[in-house]
Amino acid sequence: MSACVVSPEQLQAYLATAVALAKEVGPVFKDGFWRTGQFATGNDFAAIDKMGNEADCVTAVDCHIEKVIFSRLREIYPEHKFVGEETTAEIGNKYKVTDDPTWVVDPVDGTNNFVHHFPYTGISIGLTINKEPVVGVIYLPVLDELYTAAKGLGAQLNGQSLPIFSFPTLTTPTSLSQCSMVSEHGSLRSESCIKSRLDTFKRLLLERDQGGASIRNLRFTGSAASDLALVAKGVAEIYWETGPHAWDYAAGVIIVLESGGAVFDGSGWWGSSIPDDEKSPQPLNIWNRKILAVRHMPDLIGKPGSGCQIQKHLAAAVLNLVEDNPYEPDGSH
Ligand code: LIP
Repeated sequence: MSACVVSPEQLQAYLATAVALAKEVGPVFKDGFWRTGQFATGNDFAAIDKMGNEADCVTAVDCHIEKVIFSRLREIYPEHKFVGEETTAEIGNKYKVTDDPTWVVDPVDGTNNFVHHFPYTGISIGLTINKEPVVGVIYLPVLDELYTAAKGLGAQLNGQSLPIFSFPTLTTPTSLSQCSMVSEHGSLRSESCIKSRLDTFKRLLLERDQGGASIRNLRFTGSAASDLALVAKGVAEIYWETGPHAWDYAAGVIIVLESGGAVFDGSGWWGSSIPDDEKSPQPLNIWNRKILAVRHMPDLIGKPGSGCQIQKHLAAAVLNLVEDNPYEPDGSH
């Protein structure tokens, strides 16, 4: 099938639809946020474990919001495809990833936060064309933050261009020790998985003369969409995670890119046999569940193009320290 072509006007229209939908479901989200409880069993606001894993849960609000968003989108764009966290959970990983316009939606990203009333949780609506994100909306209703972007049309937070800071307030770090990083420990709790995460975080934090990066700080918001929003905003330099799904970050990826940030494949090189001279950050495939994002870096004075070089340099520095983990890609290809 030939690749789909889309005009800026069409992208703008898709973005307007996604914004309207996020705003429509915002009040239900907010209401649910205050009423949902870990122990609110037997009613619509209970948290239900997914596959017996208490670290991964779903609520009736997740399912309701996804149904509303998809039914509206199906009315407007009957020919489009749809991938949503809860719908996909029902059918397993049995969908085909195509070049067609595909709405990739997480109705509640950061469900654990939602259940524990921690405000980094929101609605993530992405649209992919030719398998890549072209429109993204992240709405964090409790924080009242609406992040929006469309390919070639820039990124905004509540209408203000991203990143919200610029030079000299937003400067360009040259090493990880000047960077604030967001990551996640994820919901898998096996011995091997936890060991690999902790070893990775240890190397990132450890002093430089002991082989670490002495990264300035490491934060976990509990939501990939929120992490990417922080990178686009310019308040976190780097986000790295393996294991999240396309619906967690499809929207965030285009928001980061349109804010001047860069995204890469997050497969780590620690312990790998790749020779040093072949180590170069690779392009992100959003269906592969391994992501690294670096915020916009202003060029150093008198050095055009240096901002992009530094993004790659920081990305390589992270990939050198993080471990790869096997994850089944999203969908079939
Ligand atoms: C969450 C992701 C996060 C990941 C969590 C979980 P959910 O999404 O945003 O990055 O570490 O395990 O997958 O399930 O709350 O929508």
